[in-house]
Amino acid sequence: MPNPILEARVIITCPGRNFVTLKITTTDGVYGIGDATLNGREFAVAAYLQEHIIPCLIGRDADRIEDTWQYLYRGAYWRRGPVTMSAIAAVDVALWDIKAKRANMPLYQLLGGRCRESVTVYAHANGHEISDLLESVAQHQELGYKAIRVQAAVPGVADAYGVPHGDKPYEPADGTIPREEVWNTPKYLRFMPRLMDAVRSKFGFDLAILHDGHHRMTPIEAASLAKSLEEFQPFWLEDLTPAENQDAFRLIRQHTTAPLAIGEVFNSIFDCQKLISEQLIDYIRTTIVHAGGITHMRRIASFADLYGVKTGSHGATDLSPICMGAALHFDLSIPNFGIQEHMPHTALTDEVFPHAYTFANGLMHPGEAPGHGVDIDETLAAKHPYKRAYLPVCRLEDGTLHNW
Ligand code: EZ4
Ligand code: CO
Repeated sequence: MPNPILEARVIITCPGRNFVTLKITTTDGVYGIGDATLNGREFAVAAYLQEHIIPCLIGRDADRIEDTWQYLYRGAYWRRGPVTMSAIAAVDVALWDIKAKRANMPLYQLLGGRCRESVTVYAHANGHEISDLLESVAQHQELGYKAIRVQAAVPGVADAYGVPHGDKPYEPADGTIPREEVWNTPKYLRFMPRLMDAVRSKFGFDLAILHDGHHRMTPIEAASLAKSLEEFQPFWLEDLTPAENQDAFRLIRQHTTAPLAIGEVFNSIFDCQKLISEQLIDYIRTTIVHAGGITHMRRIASFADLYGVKTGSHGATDLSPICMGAALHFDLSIPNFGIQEHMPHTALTDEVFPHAYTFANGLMHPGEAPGHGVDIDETLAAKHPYKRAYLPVCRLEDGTLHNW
């Protein structure tokens, strides 16, 4: 029995930060939701859905998830890119939600059932000095986290990535135009071994320690950083250099055995094809919302598994709780899961997006609710309208525009 799509709508809300949600309802009254948030470019995805995708969805059989994915990807003629792939992801996740609700199963069961008991997540610790970073690590350890990402301000550098500005969260999306930050890589490279040494000296080697370079190094600088941190046994070093040129990672790999992770800005399997098949990375960090949904993420994970590459999905607060819920079902169901990033959303965001997933002792579980287990309170969402906001941009001290 086909299950035609009756209606699809885009909902934009800002309970502290902007989220774009697609809600699809079928003729039998079941609905599913998907995250369509692309931080700082929200209306591009909303318009893509509204003007170009939704008219084609009405009347389509909601059960044909793979066919719909192919229809939206191949059928557009224009392929890939964050806007297209986020829009497709929103449809894909909403359809998986509907299918699992109709099957009366949590989504991970439809995806083949669980491959593990629960999902190991890592937290973010940061500090203006090494001493308050160490305190932050201790606090996260007390909350139960077994894996912690460490970032700190670099002495003599105006703005390091991952460190809060005043009482704002470190991961700003504010200002009606992007705020500008100033960066110095050599100072950072000299500082990082000191930071890692302090963390290992205090917490020993059992705690998994991660670090994010946020695309700021050249390949040879990245190689030098990884080499200097190797003795501290990082769980992974993330986004050391941008990867528009995937070959750049070969150079880093030649110099270090430190595990490498990348992928939060990727949107297609082709962005990581060489990184994976040539075993230039250890963790692929593509996100459900930005890399074509559950359907495409499963393809990337299966491909990665052939080469011993594990997943480590992006899970920052600029991805909505819907993305987090979907990611946890995905994480539980694939054989080559590595780790999942976790930044708790604010209480207000959790209220707008009530969810079945839970956190305890450094582990998360997607819950047993039918579907992906995340909903949206539309009345509350409507009380928090969109506010234009951008991620910062980054410049070197001489004014050269750099990667944020
Ligand atoms: O900077 O999601 O690993 N996590 C990250 C994030 C990203 C933001 C970009 O909007 O790098 O904090
Ligand atoms: Co990152």
